[in-house]
Amino acid sequence: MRKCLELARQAEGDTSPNPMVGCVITDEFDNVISTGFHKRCGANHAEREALLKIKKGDGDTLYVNLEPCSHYGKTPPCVDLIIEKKIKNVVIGMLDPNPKVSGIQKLIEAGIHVTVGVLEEECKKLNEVFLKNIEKKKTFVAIKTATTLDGKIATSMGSSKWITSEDARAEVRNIRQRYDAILTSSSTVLYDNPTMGHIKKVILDRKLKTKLSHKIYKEGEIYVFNGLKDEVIENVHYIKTPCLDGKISLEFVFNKLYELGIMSVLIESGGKLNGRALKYADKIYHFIAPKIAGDNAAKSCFNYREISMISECENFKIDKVEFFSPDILLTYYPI
Ligand code: AOF
Ligand code: ZN
Repeated sequence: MRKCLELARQAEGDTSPNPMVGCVITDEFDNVISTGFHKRCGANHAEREALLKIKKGDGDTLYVNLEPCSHYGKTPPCVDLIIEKKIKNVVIGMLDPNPKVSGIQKLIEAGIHVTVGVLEEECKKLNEVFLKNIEKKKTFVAIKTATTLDGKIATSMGSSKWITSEDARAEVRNIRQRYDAILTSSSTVLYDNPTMGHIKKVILDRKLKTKLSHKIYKEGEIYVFNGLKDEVIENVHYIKTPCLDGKISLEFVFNKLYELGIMSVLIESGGKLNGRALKYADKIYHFIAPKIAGDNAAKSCFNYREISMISECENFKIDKVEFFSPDILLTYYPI
């Protein structure tokens, strides 16, 4: 199953809106005789990739991180091919929450021995975006931030280049590729003029203060949520958005992104938008550099309210701590 997860991850960023799936087939002596993974949406499912490489009767056990499908989608049902190739055992990481898919029943009826729930937590984490999409019918929202040890993202003068090291910033580029789009605010575009290297970029710009000359507009599809107009000019989609208290409605934005087929989004912006987006966030990537700003008026990474009691804090579960020396990356989830 670990090998399945490793194989599946090779297509990280390429399978949306489909899941990442890897498959390993062993013979009766536990030797691996074939492997496969789902390379991109519309391509063969992982099981089919692996099964097409073996002869009928050669495979004993098939391992796969997601329940094999039983439906005619872009490809025929994998369970039919598993049965046809005379596989005897199927080991499944997690059941498929997709209501169209219930392959295990058919496998059991065909007399195949089925095991479910192997490394289930890891399997669910790998396909956290797919799970949110299928179960909640919503876009997966992640926030990336980079701060000093005292949680600051810029000095009071707005200086922020660079808090983290080149290694940490290289990892940010890897993280971006896992998401369907990057989302930022007009303030970030105006202050930092980033390119946000990605094929789909979303800007929240209520009064249309950003200009086509800003670097972010140079390439890719740009979605500008704004309070003024609905219009498409070449690669720029202006989307008129309702505003609440003088701010773009995030509820509207995330619903619209899902409608547009953007299944996951990475927010890279300042403390105000991060703060407002926190209640929608499914995951946070927080880089921390071993520096202290100590600036009284410096900007914080989540900056949206005043509270009086520690009991009012939002709580999170830290999932991972990684070194991108000299910095660290904390990955955490809301509880
Ligand atoms: C995949 N790759 O390796 C497996 C999937 O309509 P389709 O053919 O694109 O089918 C997509 C569904 O098939 C997907 O939502 C998931 O429930 C199931 N399994 N999908 O893209 C795979 N095994
Ligand atoms: Zn399938």
